[in-house]
Amino acid sequence: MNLRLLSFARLSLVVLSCLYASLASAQTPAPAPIYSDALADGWENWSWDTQANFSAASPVKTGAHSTKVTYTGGWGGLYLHNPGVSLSGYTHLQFWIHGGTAGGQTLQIYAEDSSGRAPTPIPINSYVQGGSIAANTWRLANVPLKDLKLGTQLLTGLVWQNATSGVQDAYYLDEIRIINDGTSTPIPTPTPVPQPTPTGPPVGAIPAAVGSNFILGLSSLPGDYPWLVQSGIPWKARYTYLTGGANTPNNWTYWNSPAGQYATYYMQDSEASKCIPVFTYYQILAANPRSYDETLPSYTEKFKDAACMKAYFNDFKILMNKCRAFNRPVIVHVEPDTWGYMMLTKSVPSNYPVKVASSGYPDAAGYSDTAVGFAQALVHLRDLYAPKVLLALHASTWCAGADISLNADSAYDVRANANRTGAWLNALGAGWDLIFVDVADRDAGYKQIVRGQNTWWDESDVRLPNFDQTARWIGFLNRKTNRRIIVWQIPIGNTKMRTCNNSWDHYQDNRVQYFLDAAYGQSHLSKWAQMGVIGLLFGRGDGNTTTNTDAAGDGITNPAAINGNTRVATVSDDDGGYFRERATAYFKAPLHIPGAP
Ligand SMILES: [Ca+2]
Ligand SMILES: [Ca+2]
Repeated sequence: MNLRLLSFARLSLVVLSCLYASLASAQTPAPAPIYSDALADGWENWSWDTQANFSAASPVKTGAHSTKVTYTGGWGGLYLHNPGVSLSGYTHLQFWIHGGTAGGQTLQIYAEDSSGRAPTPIPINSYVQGGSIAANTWRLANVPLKDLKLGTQLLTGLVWQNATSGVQDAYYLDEIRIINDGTSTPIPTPTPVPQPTPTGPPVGAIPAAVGSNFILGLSSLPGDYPWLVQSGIPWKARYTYLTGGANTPNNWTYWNSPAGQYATYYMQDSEASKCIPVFTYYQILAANPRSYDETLPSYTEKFKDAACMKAYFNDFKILMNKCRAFNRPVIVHVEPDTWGYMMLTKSVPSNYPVKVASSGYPDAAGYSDTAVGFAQALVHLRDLYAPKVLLALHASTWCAGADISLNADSAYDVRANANRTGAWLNALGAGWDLIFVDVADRDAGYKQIVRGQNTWWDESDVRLPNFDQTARWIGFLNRKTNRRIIVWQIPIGNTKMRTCNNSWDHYQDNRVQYFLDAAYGQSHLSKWAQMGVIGLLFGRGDGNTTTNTDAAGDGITNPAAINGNTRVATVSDDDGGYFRERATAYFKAPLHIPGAP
């Protein structure tokens, strides 16, 4: 099940850009490519209401391809996203634009940066040679970075937007790059900011249901339950998604009969194994209209759809009633990444429109038609029907500027980013018990082999991105929100067992070993606990990445060693049994949560 359609961007361009900035600050840096015949490393297509063909064969300005842009709706945008590019030494965004057979398109352009500021769209024509987009002609455009309000923050996005409410004829872009024009004043190299680590004890109440010991848990679908039992490990929590879309026939409530029974079965199995059941309630992305369209306007459209939201609240009430019947603590982790999309859209949640009272759902009456009203209506449903449920928000690492999980700029202000994210979540109001954070949706080996992306974290915490950076971000988030944090959906691959050889179902990662390897003892767990983390939930975010069961159905596998992964597996687990081994060891001496009784 492809639960996280959004993939995070690559970072090699960030590294390159930093190199240019540090080696050549006094000389003109080489142009930084964004698109030449394909998107450059680090750049991803996050467009909305837009068809972008990055392999158009004609017309082309350079090489073999150009990008054909066709808006499918008014105010659509060609949105190219990056986790963060340093602009030090550069002066202009430059590109070639061709108006197709029509020409005369009305466009505006804007840039996003790592400050999290609201961007200002500007008409494009004054930057295009000749003053307009011409038919059957390539014209050069030079946009001063300062006009895009770009400074020493990292560039995270560029949008070529349809500046009309209707559709327009297709146009073409080629040779998009960041340049130094040799005469203008370039963006200076930023003064490094101090990179403090949160000090003092973590803050925020530890729910009584959590107890005193740091949680180690895992993704555990019903079909994986026999593995969980057979492992003999006293797992403290297990999670599954409730998804399918509140107003669709695929909705989780129909997965078993009667409606919602899936959750009841899950809670009963969890109780039998003394695990806290954790539901990742993920019902907006798959909802109609625009099911699985993971773009900002798609989320907005659903939240503004009264029928969709009425179905949503009714669905949430079904879950709450099942939890009440269970009558024991349950964690409901609400809408991973959805809050992040809201934050990218509106800088305060009271400005994000949601049909809440206007949905017509009786229990939502009186709550404002905003993201705040949405959050508070969910709290109200919990309070009304299932007060033992612990409700968790989700904090995305990429919604307040640079993506913390990929940031490679040592000058980037991690604390300010965490404070922006925390302030936004705080503005949703009270009643939320926990915050979930995720670090990656797929093994780094998968991203590397399948997608050509570098998402590895430096296990030695020397180079960026690394574990320490995300831990510090979480620590500031904990202090800002006064809520404890659970890190969720942590990839399961390792670089220890020969089983993980970067093949299908057996990709490498280094998160399990960072947290649990015997070489580190509990030093890393203790550090993260000091940052406010009370638990780690491991699990793959998509099929074909590594998991702890024999999901591949290939039994025990010990292919030739790669990258020093010399250990030989004796179990059929697709990670070679390393997670099972390390979890077994952890529970022999669990970590005490700082501040717990
Ligand atoms: Ca080209
Ligand atoms: Ca296997």
